[in-house]
Amino acid sequence: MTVRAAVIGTGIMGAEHARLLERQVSGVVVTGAFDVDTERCRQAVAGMPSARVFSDPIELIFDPGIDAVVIASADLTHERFALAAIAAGKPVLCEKPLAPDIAGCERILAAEVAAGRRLVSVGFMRRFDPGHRQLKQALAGGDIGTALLMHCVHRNRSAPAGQPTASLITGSAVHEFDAARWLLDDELATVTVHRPRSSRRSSPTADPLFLVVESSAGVLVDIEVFLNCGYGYEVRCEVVGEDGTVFLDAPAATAVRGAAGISRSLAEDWRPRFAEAYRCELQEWIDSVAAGAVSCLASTWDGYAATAAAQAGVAALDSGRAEPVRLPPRPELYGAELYGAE
Ligand code: ISE
Repeated sequence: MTVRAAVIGTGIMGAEHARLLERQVSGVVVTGAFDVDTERCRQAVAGMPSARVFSDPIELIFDPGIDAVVIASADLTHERFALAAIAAGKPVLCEKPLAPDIAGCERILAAEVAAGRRLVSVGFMRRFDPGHRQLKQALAGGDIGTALLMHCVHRNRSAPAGQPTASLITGSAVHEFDAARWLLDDELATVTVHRPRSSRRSSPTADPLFLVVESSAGVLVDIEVFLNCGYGYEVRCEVVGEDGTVFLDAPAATAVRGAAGISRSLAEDWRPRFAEAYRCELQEWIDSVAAGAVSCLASTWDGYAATAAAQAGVAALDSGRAEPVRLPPRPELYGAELYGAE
């Protein structure tokens, strides 16, 4: 079966998903796209002969010529489109966050539970990054014993001026929240946020931030998130265990020796850094759609848990204290694949 996929929202990530689906993922053809900016949508699917540009995203979701939908539109619209996809009985891959607020995540969770089928996958692509997968294997295989600490660094070269400080948590650190849950096989219990001195490049945004997250089992996860580090895109992670540590090494395959030094190049942003992760994630998703199976991507529950941690982080930014991550009991529908792909 060739899956007929559509993309809602053809900004930076949506256009990238359409390109990957059409050119690098097998078993799929892009048959539809929508964006509030019709011209941008046309450009994103130019050269994709089967792609129809829709003027109404809900019509796209219910169109019989579309089997599965990627949601890459503005965060606030995710809920509406995810709920429509559940109502249409179609698998959907929703970019992070599942919804920016807990209430939205709750409605999606409730709709999926009522439908009795897992249709929603969430685009936490690090789960498909080869380096992160090796970390996961090392931890699951017992190579470093019981995890005690996790150190994370998440730096963007630059971000548009005037970003709300909370976006460092909701838009960036949310990846570490998901990675920590997935790698440690544990829920997050509390989040504390420290504001160090801010970079001159970031004003008025408070940037960087330093987060300390405690997992339910007592693992401490520290996260430096820095939106305007000025030099390149970088994600680092080290897990310290009782018997050793495991460290995500530089992804560049080559090092240059010259001018009395050794250098490796860094990506400008997350797309080249996680190119293979995005490709593998989409391939896995399409294969699951073709097989009529539940995908091993992050689930609605995972999306909910990440937003709950982000919400605790935003509260901690204001209060200066450790804030609890509030999670309801996990519905049975999400029982079997607790923390998704291994
Ligand atoms: C961006 O929205 C992403 O999702 C990237 O993966 C992340 O690294 C970046 O900080 C976010 O702004």
